[in-house]
Amino acid sequence: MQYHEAKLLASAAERNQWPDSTLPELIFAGRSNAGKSTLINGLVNRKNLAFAGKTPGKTRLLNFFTVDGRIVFTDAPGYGYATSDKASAVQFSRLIDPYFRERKQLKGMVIVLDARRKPNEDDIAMVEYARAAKIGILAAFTKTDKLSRSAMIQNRNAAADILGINRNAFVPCSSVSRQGYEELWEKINQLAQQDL
Ligand SMILES: Nc1nc2c(ncn2[C@@H]2O[C@H](COP(=O)(O)OP(=O)(O)OP(=O)(O)O)[C@@H](O)[C@H]2O)c(=O)[nH]1
Ligand SMILES: [Mg+2]
Repeated sequence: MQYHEAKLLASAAERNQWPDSTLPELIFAGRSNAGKSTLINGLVNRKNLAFAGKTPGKTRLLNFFTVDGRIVFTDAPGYGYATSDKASAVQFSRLIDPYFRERKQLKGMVIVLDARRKPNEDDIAMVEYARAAKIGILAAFTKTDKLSRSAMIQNRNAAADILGINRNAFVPCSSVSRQGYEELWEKINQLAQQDL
């Protein structure tokens, strides 16, 4: 297991709270409870860097973490916890719109998808944000310990079709077995090194 130095750089509700950094940045986005925070913790081998397993939908901020002094991970609030809740949808887009439009060092998005669930409208909208920003897209397909390999592959292929993402951009991941973390790191590093 590789050692990574990671620390919280900033929590931002507004643009003026974004950290002043020139490091390449990747945003982790996904539905509430998909496993974003757990994945970030797993990638950096920390139990509680990102706030995992709290009441879903409670984190309303962009949380910026520096990793090894060379890359920034941004943990986005989970979306779609209460799809009927218009106010939180508006709040979410107010937070995320300017970030995708203006964050110059943003190199890619890791969309975190629960391997047991079909991507929904919110996931499609998230992929559209990344496309509009012309950044790379990776899909972390989480909780693979909870389904068989054949079911995982079937769900991955369906999810790839729904989202219009190449199957090769999907990385099956599990916080239980640490499946996928090394592969995801390789792909993250490739994205981070890419010139925009
Ligand atoms: N079995 C299993 N459980 C997981 C895995 N990843 C996450 N979980 C569990 O799923 C729940 C949600 O994980 P979080 O990391 O908090 O999800 P999140 O996407 O950050 O959620 P929000 O911050 O609310 O949007 C927690 O109870 C985790 O322990 C996994 O790979 N396998
Ligand atoms: Mg979280």
